[in-house]
Amino acid sequence: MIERTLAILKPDCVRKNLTGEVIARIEKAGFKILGMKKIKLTKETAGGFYAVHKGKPFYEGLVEFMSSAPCVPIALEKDNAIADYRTLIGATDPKDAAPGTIRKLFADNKGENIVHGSDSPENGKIEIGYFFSEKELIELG
Ligand code: DAT
Ligand code: MG
Repeated sequence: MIERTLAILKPDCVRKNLTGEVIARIEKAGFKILGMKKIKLTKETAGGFYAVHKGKPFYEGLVEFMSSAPCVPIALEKDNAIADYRTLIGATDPKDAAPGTIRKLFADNKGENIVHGSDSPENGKIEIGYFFSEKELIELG
């Protein structure tokens, strides 16, 4: 089934000059880019995006990190996008990520792990809507 997922190239990815490298891997894996932008999240925007984790021990650090430098949200589309993108990026903690995955290759630790990915088709649509309006999502045509 054709699905959408929200990728975010996180502040560590931008700081390390790895955005092109990561986008190339996403494109080679067959994802189509519907929308892409570079923004700097405020603490409020980062906190709202990760509201599901509010109250967890890592929440404050996560919000601090996500608002510490620009990031690059990318709306992606592909058959089986949710699972295929999570396979491409690897486990949340790079220590547990499979060899060759984006997090294994580039992430320093569980908190600063280079990329975000949605966890279900429903959340993919909701998360894309957090960063993109309908008219900013452009299909190949
Ligand atoms: P994922 O990004 O793989 O979907 P998640 O939804 O469980 O992982 O958590 C969202 C982000 O929060 C994750 O990318 C990094 C951070 N995070 C999660 N668990 C953490 C922990 N135990 N320590 C530090 N940061 C954590
Ligand atoms: Mg998640």
